[in-house]
Amino acid sequence: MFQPRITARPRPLIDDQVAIGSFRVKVLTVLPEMFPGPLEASLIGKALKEHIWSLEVLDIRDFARNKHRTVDDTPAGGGPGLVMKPDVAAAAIDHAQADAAGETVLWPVIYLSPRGRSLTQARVRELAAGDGVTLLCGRFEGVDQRVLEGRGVEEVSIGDFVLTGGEIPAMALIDAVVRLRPGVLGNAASTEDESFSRGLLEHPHYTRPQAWEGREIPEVLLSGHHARIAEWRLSQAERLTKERRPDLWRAHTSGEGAADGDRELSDAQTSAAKGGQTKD
Ligand code: 4HQ
Repeated sequence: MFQPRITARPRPLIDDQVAIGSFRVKVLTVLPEMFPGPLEASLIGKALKEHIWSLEVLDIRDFARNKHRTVDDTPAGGGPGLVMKPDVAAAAIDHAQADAAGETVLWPVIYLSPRGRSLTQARVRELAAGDGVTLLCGRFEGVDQRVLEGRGVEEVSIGDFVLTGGEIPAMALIDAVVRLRPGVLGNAASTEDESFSRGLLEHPHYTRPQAWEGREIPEVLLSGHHARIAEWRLSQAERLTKERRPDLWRAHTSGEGAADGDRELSDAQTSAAKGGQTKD
């Protein structure tokens, strides 16, 4: 039977630079100088200083076995570029996944790759509900397939375009996850009401001045009539989604009416990715 541990002395809130309850991010990269980079700025940077999350950047080159610190080799079967060696990548992953006691910890290892499943807000929420994540950033042509299989690595894409490396995608994922951790955003309601929580794109926003370059703020927004404002925003969100993202719109409408009022964008994406019906 599980018993809560009772200690004679209160344990320190900060242990080895990692606050208790802190979300732990480990990044494996050959370009450690890219971190924290933009993650030091704004609310995510403030949360880093406040130990709401921690960042451990590991230089993959430190896990190379020869004096030249070689991490890559020519692709089997020929072709351009270089492939990250499986032994080096595995050593880096194994180091990251072992905690101070040498026990393997169970948080996900993600390889950022255009070949992966699209990152969704649903996956972001799942990751934010966990204790941490290890992110493998590739350069070159990619990583030897055997290490992805052998270490149970999840491949995730941030979009259908090709970057020079996985570092910027890793930063995007970190930003998306960390902002959902308690204490990061000032206003707690701001994540509940945001666009993707209903599987719709966001309605347009306005602020003063009331008239700018001959363009007015829509009258309803100045009416003070909250029900009419909510109705207008919903209709705008629906119009934009129909126009710009027919895939999301189909998923949104196909699930509506069921006991499913608060579908997420991610559900829509999942349905779209599975080739959800093409009927409008
Ligand atoms: N790359 N979503 C190629 C990406 C990418 C993406 C990362 C470039 C992996 C080997 N990653 N390296 N798009 O374009 O995640």
